[in-house]
Amino acid sequence: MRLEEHLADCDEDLKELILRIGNVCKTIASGFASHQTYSDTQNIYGEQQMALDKWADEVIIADLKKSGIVKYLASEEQPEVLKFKGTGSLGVTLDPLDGSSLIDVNLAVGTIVGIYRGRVLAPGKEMIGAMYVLYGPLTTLTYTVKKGVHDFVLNPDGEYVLMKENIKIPEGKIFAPGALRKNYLPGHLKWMETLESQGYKIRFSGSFVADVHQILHKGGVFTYPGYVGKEQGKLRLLFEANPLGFIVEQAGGATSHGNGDILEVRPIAVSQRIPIYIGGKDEINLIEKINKEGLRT
Ligand code: AFP
Repeated sequence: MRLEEHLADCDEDLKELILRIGNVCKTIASGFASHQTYSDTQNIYGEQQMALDKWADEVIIADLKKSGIVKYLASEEQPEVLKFKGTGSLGVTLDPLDGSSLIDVNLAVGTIVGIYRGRVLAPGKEMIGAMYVLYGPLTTLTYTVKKGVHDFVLNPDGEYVLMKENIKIPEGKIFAPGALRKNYLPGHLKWMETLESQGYKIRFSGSFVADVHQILHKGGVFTYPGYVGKEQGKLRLLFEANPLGFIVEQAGGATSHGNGDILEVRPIAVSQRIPIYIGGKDEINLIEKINKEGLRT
């Protein structure tokens, strides 16, 4: 089944948005070989931008701006929320190329999108959909519009065809732990040691979207925690944690900042970072239990 057929029962503008982003991402997938250099600019987080970061951001924004279906667009590569003229009502959050520092070593990276009916400075639970395109050995597109989580693969004819429908996160013993062990906070370290004692194996690539995609299919948990000196961690609430947290929750998993569901958090700024645990319910319940009860657990 092709993506457009799978979206048949979707609101027309939501369907068009997912198809448009899927289409633009075909252009991005073909652009890696020619946009690998670092640019001479930094984003608002002080991170040097890859030429591809900026190019990917520009091509997606240009397409959504002329679509007539988007009102607000917040991008990780833009300092503030863009507001488009016209009658569109969708709000979009965009990480145009998560993991871009890995392109020059040929690891999987991706485009992450959150979709709202209106304002994007809203809790993740108000999303009406979310998707990501993962550029790896295959180019795959994963989406949800709150009717299950579904995977598509880009075939040689340039069509996204259904690969797996109604994905449910299985149990699995892999974990993707970000940040440095020497800086871990006590509760997080206790949680890590518990998982290690249960035989969890590390699978951390440096690409959030690729690591979470693996966990969505094999089970386990990804974390980029708050740590000494950066208690809010590294990942962005709007652009990374919310959209993938939404997808994982729709697939029967869970997400937490260590003391509650990330999707309940009311954002105060587009640049807001948040500690993140995302994966199976058991792993998420454990970190919240440890933090709630202290280290007596
Ligand atoms: P880049 O987009 O700059 O490569 O950063 C990727 C990322 O935001 C996320 O995808 C990874 O999980 C995380 O950073 C890796 O961070 P560390 O390099 O500190 O491990």
